[in-house]
Amino acid sequence: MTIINSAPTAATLDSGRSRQSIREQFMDCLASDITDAATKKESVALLLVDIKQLGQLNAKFGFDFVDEILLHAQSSLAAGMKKASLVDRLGDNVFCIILPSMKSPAFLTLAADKVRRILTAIDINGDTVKLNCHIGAAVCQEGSVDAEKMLMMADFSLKTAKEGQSQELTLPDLEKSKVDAQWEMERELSIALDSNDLQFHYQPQVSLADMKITSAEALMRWNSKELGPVSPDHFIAVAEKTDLIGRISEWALKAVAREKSNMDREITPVSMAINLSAKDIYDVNLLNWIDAALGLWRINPAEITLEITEGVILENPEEAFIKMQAIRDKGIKISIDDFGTGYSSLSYFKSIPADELKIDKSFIIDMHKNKHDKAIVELIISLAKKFGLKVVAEGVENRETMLWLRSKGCDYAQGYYFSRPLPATEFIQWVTEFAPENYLAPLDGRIIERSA
Ligand code: G
Ligand code: G
Ligand code: MN
Repeated sequence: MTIINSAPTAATLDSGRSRQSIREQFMDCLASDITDAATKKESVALLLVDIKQLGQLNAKFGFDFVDEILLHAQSSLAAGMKKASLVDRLGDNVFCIILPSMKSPAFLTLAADKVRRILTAIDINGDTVKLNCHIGAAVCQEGSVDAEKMLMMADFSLKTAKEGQSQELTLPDLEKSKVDAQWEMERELSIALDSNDLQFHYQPQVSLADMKITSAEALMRWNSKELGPVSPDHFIAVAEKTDLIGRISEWALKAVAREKSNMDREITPVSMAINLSAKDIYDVNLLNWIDAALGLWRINPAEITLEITEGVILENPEEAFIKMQAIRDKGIKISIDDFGTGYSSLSYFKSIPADELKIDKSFIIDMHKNKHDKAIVELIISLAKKFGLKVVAEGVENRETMLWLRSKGCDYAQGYYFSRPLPATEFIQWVTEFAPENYLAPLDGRIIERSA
């Protein structure tokens, strides 16, 4: 492909890197610009540029051409934003631009206008493509905030821009922005942890060969008095930014062990799958937390599975593998969660110390109407078999999908077709009343959705 414009003045990092390393290099650059600016008593600005309607563009031009458009957009931005220390692509459709030494915040509006102007005339081999964008921004005055907070602020500003109609930049107010709402969440979460306000819901996993309930995934729930129900996607991410995640994970292991020991007295014991967060696997205390929780409630390690996402392993496979093996040496199983979404390579896969692959729900949910998803699922099942791993499909929402998975030899199914995640008492009742024939009746051509 041809790169238009002259050589970029700002650094554009080389392509082909993982998301993780892009983010790391970006954060390093931002942090060092903040330090430099603080000594020079200057400001650093960060712009996040989100390209609008990328989906429509993809549908109209195809992915490859849109990719080319975005590459051209990036080099045009790099060439046009001469004062930038970094112009890079942070996500599929988000560019980040760091302006390292701003004399006055007034320049920020000018910079945003310039970005918009550049994007309205992307020249691709003589054709002009016009891109529209939303822009979010944050300013750090003489080191007033760190890189992490600055990114949060710019992200918040971008969200505000996307919600509103106007093109005006909204800069989060340092005093009372939603950035502080994150800090408030952290505080609330810490209080919730101390006062046992976090709970678990349990979602059954059914063994497809014999239609028995063999296990359940424990999913954390937080109904905050101040903030209302908060999704774990959200509060785990906040906790991961701080030391709080360690306390949450330690508590989670104990809480599930305690509830399991109670349940075991009422139903045939089921295995419990517990999610570990990204940071846990690299925490030196993890093995101690596990020992303490299982020891305290006298839990058989063979009835515990720990779920780790592929992405987590990729951060440092060597260290992750050692930890995973140490966990398995205790008799606990390891499941690779969200499998299929993490760019794992087959070379590391051959020696992965795991017992189970959990196919990401994004492949399962629409499987009954998407032959490509079906092909991927079939491939993962056969891959798992060849490596002696069990397979769980999550996001099973209808009978057709369940029967298909069963016919392909998928070991376990989890999803709304069987049940949503339920509080412990309802889960016990559901297990007690479970009648496999209700779920197995042959298809009469209809797809039966159970998502009540
Ligand atoms: O339950 P859903 O229930 O919306 O869960 C959303 C996300 O939160 C999932 O990716 C799930 O893995 C994660 N999650 C749920 N419970 C826990 C938990 O106890 N610990 C961690 N680290 N993640 C959890
Ligand atoms: O990332 P992880 O696999 O831990 O996330 C489990 C998530 O999947 C939880 O948010 C849970 O509520 C959700 N989930 C479980 N079953 C289904 C399902 O059948 N359909 C959909 N859409 N989500 C599901
Ligand atoms: Mn999970």
